[in-house]
Amino acid sequence: MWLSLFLLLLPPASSTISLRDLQGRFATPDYPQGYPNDMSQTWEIKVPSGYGIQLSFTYIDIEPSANCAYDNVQIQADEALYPPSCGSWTGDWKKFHFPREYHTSGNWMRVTFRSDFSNEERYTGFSAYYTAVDVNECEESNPCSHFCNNHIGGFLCTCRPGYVLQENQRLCGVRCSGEIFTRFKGLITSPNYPEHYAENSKCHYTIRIEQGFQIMLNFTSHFNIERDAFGQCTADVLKITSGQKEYGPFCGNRAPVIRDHLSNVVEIHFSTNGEGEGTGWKIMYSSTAKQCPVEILEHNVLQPKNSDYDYKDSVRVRCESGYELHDNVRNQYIDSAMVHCQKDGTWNSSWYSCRPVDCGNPMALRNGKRNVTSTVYQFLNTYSCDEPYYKLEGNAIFECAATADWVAVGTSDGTLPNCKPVCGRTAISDDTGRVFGGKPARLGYFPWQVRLRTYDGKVGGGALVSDGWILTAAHLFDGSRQTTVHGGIVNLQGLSPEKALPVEDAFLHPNYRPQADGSEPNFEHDVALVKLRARAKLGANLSPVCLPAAGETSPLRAGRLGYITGWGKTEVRDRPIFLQYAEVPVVGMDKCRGLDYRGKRPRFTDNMVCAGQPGTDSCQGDSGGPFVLRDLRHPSRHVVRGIVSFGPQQCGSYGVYTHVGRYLAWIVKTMREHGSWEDEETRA
Ligand code: 4AZ
Repeated sequence: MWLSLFLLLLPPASSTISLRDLQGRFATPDYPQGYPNDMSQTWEIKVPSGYGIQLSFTYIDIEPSANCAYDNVQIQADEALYPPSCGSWTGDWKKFHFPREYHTSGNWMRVTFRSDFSNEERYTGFSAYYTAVDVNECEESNPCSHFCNNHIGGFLCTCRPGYVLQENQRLCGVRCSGEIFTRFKGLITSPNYPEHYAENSKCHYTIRIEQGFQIMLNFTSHFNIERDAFGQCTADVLKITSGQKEYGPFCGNRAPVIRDHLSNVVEIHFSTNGEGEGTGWKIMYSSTAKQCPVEILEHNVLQPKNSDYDYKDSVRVRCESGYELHDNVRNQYIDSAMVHCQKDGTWNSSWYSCRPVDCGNPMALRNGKRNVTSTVYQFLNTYSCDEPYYKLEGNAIFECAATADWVAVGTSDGTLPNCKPVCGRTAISDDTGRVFGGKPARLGYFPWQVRLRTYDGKVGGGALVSDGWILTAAHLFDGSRQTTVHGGIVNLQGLSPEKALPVEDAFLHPNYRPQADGSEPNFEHDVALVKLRARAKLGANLSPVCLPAAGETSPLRAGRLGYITGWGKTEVRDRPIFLQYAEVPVVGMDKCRGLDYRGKRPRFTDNMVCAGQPGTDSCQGDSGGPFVLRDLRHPSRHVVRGIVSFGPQQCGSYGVYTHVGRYLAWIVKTMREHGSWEDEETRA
């Protein structure tokens, strides 16, 4: 008893039998004797794929019970688990609720028999046989897109003419891959164009032409590729790639336009879905040689000059005028170079460049400045003078020309401008006084005033009339021709020879004869020019007075006022320290003639001017100094119209002045003839 209880607790003994043959029989254990209690037996049938299984029971006798809960046989196949069955076959299968035959389309079936621990009667179980049966896949679920051919154990898809079976062995597409176009122009269409293209196709076309050429694609207007339900290109798709460029996906009814020049290799991919719903596309392709740019270097000149250059073209490169061809590798200038259009559409010219010619630093301008941002071709240099003491004369703006010379803009003229001294500038306001009866001048009032001291001790004045010349009286040189000149000062204290303006020479008027007849004084032609050894640097304290205009030779109009200046004798001192100045009128010559010359009878001529007024006069020590009048045409300018020449011993009324206007020709001629300085380059 304890043993049977123990058995109750144990699971039924179970085993599995594998059946692999194309057919076979099997039955419950001990069949046709009664089957044992408390057991479980499974038969697993497996036939080759492509076959189904037909199972037939030839006999069944299993203890009946509600829902066959006690003993039963149960079948599992095609992923279905049939309800357990039991009962006995009485000879008429129709009366038996349990099907006699089972069919599977799969190639696998499992039959399980179970018995519980007791049988009230003896039951013999079942016997069954199975056979592998062919499955007609073509009927069950047509897996082929065109034709399905069933055979025992499988099926075979075949295609309509013009189609080939795809790799999956089921779908039919067209053979449209692997085609390579190598001609320079051609035609590519979708399969069957302009009829409907094939479904289930993956077409891949390649255009591959020689390197150095580029491909252009032209779609013809008949273009029709199926869109998906959303209008997107996912149903049938045309895509084009070339190098890094991608075009598409294209679909719909409008032919795409590709304006780009593509590389020498173009890939065309066309894939269709299962429907083949469009009439396709047609591409006419053409090609051109890859073109090199028409400009190789900036500022180049090419020979031959073409409107375009193709792969393999050669051209001679020079530089346009103003530029020079530089070989950057050898670091040298060359006249020209031969370069070639390469297959990638570039010139092999990377180591050349056209460099602008360099005019170098423009010449320095005395008393002026250069202003230049670059010294290479077409850059400008603008000269300016040190204003307001110098004024530019000539061309101010120069351009670096192709010849590597600086030339005046718009010309080929390389003549430098001049910074000409500005004459007649004075800082004096209406602050008047007298020399003899004058008052001290300030620096800048008479910046042309210089002081002369001849080597034999005569002192006098002079006037700067350019930056290198001093106008003075000839009689100062009656003794020594050598003189010391100081300029740019009003105060004589602390004058040293080092501060003097070095003198080169003195030029006396050729007709000046101090003692014409040997007895009477003669100041006729009392005019001289002193040439400085170097041009003086002009500024606020030192700048020239203007010379009269040509033709101003008439006697000066009486009553006109002018300034006289000098360090000559005043009412209170023989040698004043400060430059004195006074304003005096021009008077008629009779005023000078009528003075007391202590028995001497000096000559009076039209080459002299008489000026002064009682109480205001020049005096001993003022000789050579200027008598300046305002320029009526340029009122800010002062013009030297007289040179202090002579007068009676007793100063204080009128004095005689050399009429500068009557010596202009000699002055200009002398200054011109002797007007060059060693350190100066001669200019055209
Ligand atoms: C002189 O001997 C001199 N009053 C200069 C000017 C005058 C007289 C003499 C005019 O240098």
